[in-house]
Amino acid sequence: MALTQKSNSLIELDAVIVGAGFSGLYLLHRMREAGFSTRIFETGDNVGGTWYWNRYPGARCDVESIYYNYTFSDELLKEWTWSSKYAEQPEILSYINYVADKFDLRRDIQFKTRVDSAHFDEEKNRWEVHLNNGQTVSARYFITAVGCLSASNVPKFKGLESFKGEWYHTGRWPHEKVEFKGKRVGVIGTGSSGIQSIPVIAKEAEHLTVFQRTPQYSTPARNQPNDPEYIKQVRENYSEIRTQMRSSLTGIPAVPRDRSAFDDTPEERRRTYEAAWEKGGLLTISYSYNDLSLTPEANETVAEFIRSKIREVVKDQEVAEKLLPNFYYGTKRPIIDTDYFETYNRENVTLVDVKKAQIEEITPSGVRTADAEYELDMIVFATGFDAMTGPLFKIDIRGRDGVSLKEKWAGGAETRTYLGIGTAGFPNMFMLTGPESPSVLSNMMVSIEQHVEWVSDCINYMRDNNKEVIEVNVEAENAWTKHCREVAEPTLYVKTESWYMGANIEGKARGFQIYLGGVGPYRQICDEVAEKGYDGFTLKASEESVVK
Ligand code: N01
Repeated sequence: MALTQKSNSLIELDAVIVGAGFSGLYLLHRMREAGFSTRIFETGDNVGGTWYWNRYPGARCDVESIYYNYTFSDELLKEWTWSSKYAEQPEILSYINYVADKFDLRRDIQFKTRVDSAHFDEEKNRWEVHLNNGQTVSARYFITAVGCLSASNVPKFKGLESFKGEWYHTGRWPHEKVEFKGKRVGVIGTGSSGIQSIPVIAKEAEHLTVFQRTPQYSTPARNQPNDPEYIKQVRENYSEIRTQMRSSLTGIPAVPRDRSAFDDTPEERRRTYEAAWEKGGLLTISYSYNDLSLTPEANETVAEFIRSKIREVVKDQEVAEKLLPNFYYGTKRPIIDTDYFETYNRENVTLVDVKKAQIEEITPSGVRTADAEYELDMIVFATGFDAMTGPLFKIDIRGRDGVSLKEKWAGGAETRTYLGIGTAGFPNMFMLTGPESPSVLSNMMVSIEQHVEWVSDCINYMRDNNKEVIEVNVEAENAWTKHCREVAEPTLYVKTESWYMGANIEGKARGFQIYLGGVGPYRQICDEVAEKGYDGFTLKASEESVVK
C-alpha cells in the first residue's frame, strides 16, 4: 500500500509508529514487509531510542549482549559480533544504526519530529496524528514504541535555574564529550545510571560528590571481552538459545535453582552467594534460590550477604555503613557494576547521605543540604524516569468520546490494559511493551520482538479478514488488570517504594504496572488470544464499524 499525501499538511498512512528505538524499528520492518504504508516519527535526529539518549559515561547493557539483540534474522545474528559480555552504549548504538541501514529503514523515519497528539476519529475509524512541525497524519493504526524509560525526571529542586555551572540528566546526555577533568562534579542519584557513571566520572573529575538518598544493592558485572570460540558456539546453537529465551521467565536462558534458601545451611548459602558474586552478572545471585523474591526471611539472607561484601570492599567503615541498603533485595532493579563500591575508597570521592540531611536547594555555586553546602562546577542528575506511563502521557492521546489516556488512567494508579498491548476505548491503538506487559522485568529484546510480531500479525489478520476496527473489551481489560495485580501481590515487589510502583515521581499514584508472570507464560497467553481470533477484542468490518 502506498503512502499518500493529500495536501501539504495531510499525510495518509496505514500505520504511524512513535519512536525509532529497538521496538519501532523492528515494527517498521515487519509492517513494510507486509505491504503496509508505515512511518516512524522520532524526536531525536537518529535511531536508537533509549541508546540514543542515554550516552552518559559508563552506560552499558546489563543483559549479556548475545541475548540483548534482535533474533528475527539469522543473517543479522551471523553478521554482528559483540566485543564484550556487556556491550557499551556506543557499540549498541552502532548495532542499531547497522540494523537501520541493513534493512533500509531510514527512508520511512521522520527524525526531529515529535508527535504532539493522536486523536481517534470515530467517523473515519482513523487516528489523526499531529506533529510539532504542523503536519497532520491520518492513519488506520497508531502504535506507540516510546519505551518504558524515556521520560526523564529532573526533580523540581528549588534554585536549579540559578546554578552557574553545567548540569545534565543521564537520560538526556549531550552528544559532545562532557569534560570532567579539573572539575568538582556532583552526582545526584544512585540507581543503575548513577552506579554505572560514578566510577567513570570519579576517575576523571577533580572531585566527585555523590548525593545518595537510598543505598542500593549492586553486585559485580565481571565484564570481559568475548572469546571468539564462545561466540562461535553461541552462533552454532542460537536456534536452541532463542527457544530457551522465549520460553523463559525473564527472556534470559537461565532457570532459578529449584531450592529454598533454607534448604542450605548458612555455610552452604554463603558459599553459593560467594560463587555468584565471583561469577558476576544479573541473575546469578538472584537465581541462587527460588524464594528470594517471595519471603522476607529468604530475601534477608542475600541482602545480608551483599551488605557484608560492601563492608569488606569499602575501607572506611563509616562510609560503608552509609552504603548499606535495607529494602528487600531485587524489589528495585538489581544492579551490576564495575568497581562501584571500590570507588568510595578513592581520595577524591565524598558520599553524602541526603536522606539524613536532604537537598534543600541548588545554589548558584552548588548544592545545599540541610546541614552543609557543596561547591560544584557540574551536577549530574541520575534521578531516573517517569516510567511506563510517563512516555505515553507526554503525547495527548485521545480515544472514543475524546477521552484522553491520562484521564482514563487517572494519574497512573488506574492503569488498565489488556495484555499491556491495548486499552478499551482506544481502537486500533497498540502499545509496544506497554504497562502490564513483562517489559522492564524481562530482557527487553525478547519482549520487544514478541510484541512486534504479535501486533503486526494482528494487523495482517485484520486486513486478511476485511476488518477495520479492533478494540479491547472492557471485561477482558478488567480481568487482565486483576490478573496482573494478583500475580504481583504475593511478591515482595509491592512492598518497596520503587519506580516499578510509580513511587519515584511526586504526585504519581502507586501501583505495580508490570506483568510478573514471565515472558514464556505471557507469550503463550498472547498466542492463545490470537489463535482464538483475538479473544478479548472486538473486531469489526468496515460496514459495521460506523459508530453511533
Ligand atoms: O533511575 P532510578 P536510573 N533527591 O530511578 C534518586 C534502567 N537502566 O536512571 O531510590 C535525591 O533507578 C533515587 O533515590 P531513591 C533500569 O531498569 C538500565 O538509575 O528514589 N535523590 C535513585 O537513587 C533502571 O532501574 C541500565 O531514594 C533522588 C536515583 O535518583 C532504570 O533504567 C542503566 C531524587 C534514580 O534511580 C532507571 O535507572 C541505566 C531526589 N529528589 C538504567 N529523586 C542498564 O544497565 C531521585 N533520586 C541496562
